[in-house]
This record gives sequence, structure tokens and C-alpha cells, in this order.
Amino acid sequence: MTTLTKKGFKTALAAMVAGILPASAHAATLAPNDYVGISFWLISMALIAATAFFFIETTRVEGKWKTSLTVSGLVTLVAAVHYFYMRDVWVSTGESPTVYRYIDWLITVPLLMVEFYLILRAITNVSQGIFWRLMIGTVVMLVGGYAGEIGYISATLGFIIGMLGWAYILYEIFAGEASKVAADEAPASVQSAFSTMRWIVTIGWAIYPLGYFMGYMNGAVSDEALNIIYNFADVWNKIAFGVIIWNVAVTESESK
Ligand SMILES: *C/C=C(C)/C=C/C=C(C)/C=C/C1=C(C)CCCC1(C)C
Repeated sequence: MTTLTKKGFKTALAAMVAGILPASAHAATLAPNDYVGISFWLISMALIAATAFFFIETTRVEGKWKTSLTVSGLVTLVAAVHYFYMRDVWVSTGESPTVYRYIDWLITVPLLMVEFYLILRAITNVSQGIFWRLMIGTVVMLVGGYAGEIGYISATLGFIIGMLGWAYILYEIFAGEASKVAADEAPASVQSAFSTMRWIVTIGWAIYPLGYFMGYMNGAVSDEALNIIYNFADVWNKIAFGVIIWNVAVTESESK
């Protein structure tokens, strides 16, 4: 047990160093009234703390749940590193760090999708089809959105393609094979986690297309508001999402 814990701490420490290094390489000065910059800063720290927590807690759960917790930690780690860069872009230019956001999403959103597959796989045999459908939906959603944001296609077309990808994901987790496996084979704790996770993907995720719509298609939202909204959405969709998985992993491991 002691050695396991030590290992967990080492992993967490390495993760934090990996997150902090790029930030100290180039630090713009944060103004005390730059609330958007402050939100970037706060959330990068919260993401680092969450990463340490998820990695350390892998030593506490049963083998088959370790992967789920590790993936939660990877999501918050990848996001933390991006937040340092995004904060720098914001603080030094006052512009939206769109490229970094999308690179972050391109890695973290597929990892969040994998979590649905992993929590089902921890309790039963599931088909690879679930995994691939969730990946396809994710890629379509993000590539459509990015192409629209950078003007490669019209903002409206990008929005429509992105919405189709998201709808495909929602279909899979509410009515497709993944939802059937959860309903038919999962114990109560997994069912409840699965259900909370899919509401996050519905309501928590809706913030991003809403921001896109208001920012790019109707011009009703300033860069300041958009970034603060995206930043707090990430707390919910990355950290809280991870905490739900942590909770089911601990509950299931300790019920044995
Ligand atoms: C941690 C980051 C997360 C969970 C990011 C999620 C992003 C989305 C759900 C984005 C969705 C979009 C649409 C559904 C249509 C318009 C374009 C996007 C990419 C903003």
C-alpha cells in the first residue's frame, strides 16, 4: 500500500511539473482587473489539483476502474497545459485563444467520450462499435466547428455540421447501444453515473455551441464573456465529470 501511494504521488508530481514548465517559460503579467485572465489562471490551477487527485486516487480503486480514473486525470492534465498557453494569449493580446481551445478539445473530448465506453467495459463485455461511433461523432463535431470558426467554411455550415456530430453522440448515449448496455447490464451505481454523465454531455456541452452561435453567427457576445463562459463550462465538463467517475469507481471498488 505504501509503495503504491508513493508511486501515485510521483505520477502526480510529474504531471504537475509537466503542467507548470510551459507556463514559467513565458509568463505575461496578469492585471488585477483582467477577470478573464484571472479565470484562466484559477481554472488552470484547479485542473492541476484535479489531475493530482485523480492520479493519486487510482491507487485506491480496483484494477478495472484504474483506467477510467487515469483517463480523467489525462483530461484535466491536457486541459491544464492548454490553459497556461491560453491564459498567455489572452493576457498578452486580449484575443480569444481559439486554436489552443480546439487543440485541447481535439484531445480531451475524445477522452471524455472514451469514459462512457470504459465505465461500461468495467462491468460487462461491450462492442467496439460503441467506441467508434462516439469517436466519429466527436471528430465530425469538432472539425465542423473549427472549419466554421476559422472561416474555411461559412459559420452557419460549420455550426450545422458540428450540431450533427453532437446529435449523433447524444443518440448513442440516450437511445443507442451504449444506453441499452447501461440500462440492461449495469449495477445501480454505474447506471446513475452513466445517467449524470450523459446529462453533462447534453446540458454542460450545450454551452459551447451556444457560445459559437452567439459569438460567430449573431455577434451578441463579447470575447470577454465568451471566454469566461467557456472557462467555467470546462470546470463542470472536465473536473465535475471526472469526479462522477471517481465516485462510481470508489463505490464499486469498495462494495466488493
Ligand atoms: C472539455 C471540453 C469540452 C467538453 C468541449 C466540448 C465542445 C463542444 C461540445 C462543442 C460543440 C460544437 C457544436 C455542437 C456545434 C458548433 C461548434 C462546436 C464545436 C462549438
